[in-house]
Amino acid sequence: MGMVDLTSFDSQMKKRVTEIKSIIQNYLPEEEGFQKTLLEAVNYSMLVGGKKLRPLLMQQTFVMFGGKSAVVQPFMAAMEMIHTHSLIHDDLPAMDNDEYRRGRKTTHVVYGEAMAILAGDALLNHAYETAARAFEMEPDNPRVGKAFQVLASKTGLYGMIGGQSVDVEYVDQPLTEEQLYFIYRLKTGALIEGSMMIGAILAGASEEEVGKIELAARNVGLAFQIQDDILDVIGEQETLGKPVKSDEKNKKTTYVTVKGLEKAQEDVAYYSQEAIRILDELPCENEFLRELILNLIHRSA
Ligand code: GRG
Repeated sequence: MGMVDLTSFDSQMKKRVTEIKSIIQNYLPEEEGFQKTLLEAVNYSMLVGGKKLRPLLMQQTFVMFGGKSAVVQPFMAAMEMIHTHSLIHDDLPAMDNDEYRRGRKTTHVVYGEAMAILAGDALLNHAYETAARAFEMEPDNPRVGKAFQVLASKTGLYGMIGGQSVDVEYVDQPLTEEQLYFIYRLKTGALIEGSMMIGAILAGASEEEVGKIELAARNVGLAFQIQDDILDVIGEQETLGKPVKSDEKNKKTTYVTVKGLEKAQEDVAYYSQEAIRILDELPCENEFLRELILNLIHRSA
């Protein structure tokens, strides 16, 4: 395993993200009819900006296990819709009350609070309508139902939304390490776990392999959230496309406030390498996926 060739990684990354955006576009609504404003708000939040990390992780895990068909595509779009729903709602005045996201005004700033609530709800629902298209594509494929179940459960009460509820409830209180890990594993980790698991499941990975992917993804999720905390302290709004010091504004306990900046930086590298170690135990490999995970350690956006 040689050194990461950044030039080729960056160009591959660009190409893949462009391809993912066009896949997602296929499942977005036309802006017409009496609910045109809602449809515009949905497309506004989905189309511009965003790293498309979750669909990329899903696609690359699918490829890693030898997946070739288009059945993964509606799931990729659905996952990005669920993620975007969470961002729209997280930015609302009742939650983080942020004005910028992905380099633009947040959905509620542009369309008003009521419309932003509806756009978030609509995207969550549209995600399941979109993923359900995979049943029509491959009606006899039992993996589609399993993937659908993972999509729903990693989003729900015991997934992202469950994690966010603890985050919201404890916002003004000091958190124990256990509570902090719980929140990070669910609010951020669950969708990353779901993305990689769905890729593996649809490609025909065994239950044991899917379990390993879940564990690898859990480490990616922890590293990703800790880096998010770090960037909130030392990042730049122009690069991030969202305000910095949002955690300080909201008096949030984060990995950085608990462990300090230096330890947080060390731990991003540790969890990312742990993810790679677990992936390397599997009988198949995907060099681009390894590079992607390692590159997240130094991400600035
Ligand atoms: C409000 C239902 C509801 C859930 C909210 C995940 C979440 C729970 C809120 C989003 C805000 C947040 C800080 C989430 C943690 C995960 C995270 C770091 C999201 C940002 O993901 P990126 O960096 O965003 O992949 P882009 O814009 O690149 O897609």
